[in-house]
Amino acid sequence: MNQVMRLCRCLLFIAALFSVIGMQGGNIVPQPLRMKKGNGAFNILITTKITHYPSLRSQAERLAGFLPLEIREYNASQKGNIVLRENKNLSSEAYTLKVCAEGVFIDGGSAAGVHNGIETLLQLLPSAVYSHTLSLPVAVGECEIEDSPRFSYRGFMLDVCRTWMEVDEVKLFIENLAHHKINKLHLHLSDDEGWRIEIKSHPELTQVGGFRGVGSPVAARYGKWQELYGGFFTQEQMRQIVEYAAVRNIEIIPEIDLPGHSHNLARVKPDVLCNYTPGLKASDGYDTRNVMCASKESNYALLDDIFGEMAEVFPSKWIHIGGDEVSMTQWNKCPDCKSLMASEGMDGKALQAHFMNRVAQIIKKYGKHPCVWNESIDSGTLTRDAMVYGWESVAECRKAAAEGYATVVMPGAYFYFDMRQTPREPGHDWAAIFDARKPLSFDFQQQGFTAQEMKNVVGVAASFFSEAYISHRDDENNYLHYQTYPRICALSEVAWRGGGGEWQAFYAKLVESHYSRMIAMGIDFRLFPPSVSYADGVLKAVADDCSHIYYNVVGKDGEHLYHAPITTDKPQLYAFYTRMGGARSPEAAVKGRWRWLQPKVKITSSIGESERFPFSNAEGYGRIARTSRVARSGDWLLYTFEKPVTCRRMEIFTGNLQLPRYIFNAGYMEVSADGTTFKRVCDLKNGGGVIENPQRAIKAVRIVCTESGNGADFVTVQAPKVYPKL
Ligand code: TNX
Repeated sequence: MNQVMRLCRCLLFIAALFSVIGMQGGNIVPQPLRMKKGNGAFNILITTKITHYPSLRSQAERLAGFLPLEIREYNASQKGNIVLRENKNLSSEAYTLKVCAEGVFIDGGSAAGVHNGIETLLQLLPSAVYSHTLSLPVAVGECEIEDSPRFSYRGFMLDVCRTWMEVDEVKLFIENLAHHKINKLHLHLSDDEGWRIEIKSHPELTQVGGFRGVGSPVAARYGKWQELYGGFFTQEQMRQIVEYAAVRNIEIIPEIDLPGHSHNLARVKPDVLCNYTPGLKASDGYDTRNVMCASKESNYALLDDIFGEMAEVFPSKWIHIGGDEVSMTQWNKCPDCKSLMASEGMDGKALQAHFMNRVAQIIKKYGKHPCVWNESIDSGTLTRDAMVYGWESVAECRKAAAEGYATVVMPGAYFYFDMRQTPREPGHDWAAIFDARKPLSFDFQQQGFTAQEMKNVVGVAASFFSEAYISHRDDENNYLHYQTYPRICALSEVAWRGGGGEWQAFYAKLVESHYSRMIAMGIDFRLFPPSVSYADGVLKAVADDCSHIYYNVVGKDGEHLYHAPITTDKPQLYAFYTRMGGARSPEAAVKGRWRWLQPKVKITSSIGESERFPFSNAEGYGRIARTSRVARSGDWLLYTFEKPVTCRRMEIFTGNLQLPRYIFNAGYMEVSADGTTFKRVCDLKNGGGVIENPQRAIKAVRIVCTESGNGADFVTVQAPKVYPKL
């Protein structure tokens, strides 16, 4: 079928569905509680006014940013307006929205409720409203909506440490969260790789610790190896972000991740570490420790300075103080922590709670309450007024709720949007590999939450940890957007309604309405891949979302627009993907396209191998291996194949499978056809190199390191990835 016919079919499909939606109501994400549609409409003209209660000035101004109308204070006698009012009979975030011949009436329990009503109104308008290009007059269909959220915490966590994000990028992200009625942005402002908030009494935290890599005491990690990489928010900039978010009903909750995840802090202020001399041979002299000492009074004094300032910058009553992934090794080696544990009868977990409780005391002094990651409650001694973020599993969320903690539910397997969406897409996979279906399917009852536990569940949140973002910064589409949308649309349903409902109904809303809204919002979201079939020598690709289908062919440059089924006896050469605005799907193809070889290989190195993770792991293509120390300039890894390998592409990488970490930071790759003479083929990028279309069979590949150290005390060795000729 040609493109024009496809488009017609698509439009017919949408038109057919529209009559149905007309009755069902609006394709709004998240779905309102109750919605009735009428037959008439209200016409928004250029002369229509936005009128508002005096307390709702900023909501009126925000709406006028989308609908360029004059703003007036409310006057009951004026007809034909968009009216924003507060109604104290409604709960704070609830609203009603009425569109009738007389006007558009949004009544909210507070400014927050009015904001929610405005967001729904925007979704009743053509999607051009989001790109600020809507032309007036425009008709809004008659309707009555009553709506309120199931949860008061509808959150998102953004990690600006691993990948640094500028103010404007954060603001755009906030704007789009607001369009999905998300109301908390948890900003992860410190981690092993960076300190992102200015602290005036300790300027070095950002002046030094805001940057890593060349010239910094903090080693490069995850990318940008040859530069000084990073940035930070001044307090002034952060106040602006807080203000910008507040207008959009988003509360910023800042996090300083303690006492672990403090490598960066420790490189800037080595005094925060435990009092012992570590063995640094394997790391080539680099101190990799990342846990604050729990027994140094000076550490609590430092945190008092830090949180005292932060309490002034962030109006939220919450401050997140971290508490995840604290390695006990360092405290167990520290004479002071050991004697503190002995004298108080504490184990490591109890010492962690002791540390968190002391920090909680500090922030309470400044009128704030602590938020923590779920590990912090393990010892049973953490202060009960902490809010617990359950990230490791559903069981951890339930445990926190059962123990009486206010709990934010965000298990990684459903809500970590840094996870990859299918096995061949980028991202982490430690929690699960999932697309938007997974968060949408989250069901509290099915997950076993009891009524008692539900009383303590304050809401749902998703995370985007940004280790992988930095190495995707130069990609054509926006990795942050691609990982988070449409998964955030699914989050918004669960957070707003308490459950996502049926997939098909949600997906229809995306395809019929919300994809075009997101394009207008400037989101480069992920489309679902087209389906590909091959029969009787004919290869077909079908997209069910009106996107354009493209394909590429192994051995040929460039991309091609797919017009019609392809007659071929080599379907494995073709991979298909779709685009719509800046949105893009992953590739889909017949199975043979993804086949890879596992030729017998021997891995040797100028560095010894780890006992626990020997090179044979990688030789077996099952697991990864490690060296016994970090690489120095001149070190090499050699991959010798039993028989010379004929292939179309070979990749040799150091580092974790998902991330460039524990790598050869810099170096080059050499190839040999006979195992004795080597030819240099490329420089290493992100710890590895790729050989495309080798002319001769490959007997051996050697990678040579030209830069000592990588900020850790080993190099991860992966199996070679060998793609056959097709
Ligand atoms: C676990 S979530 C972490 C982060 C990582 C993330 C990657 C949490 C409290 N700790 O440090 O970035 O996994 O998905």
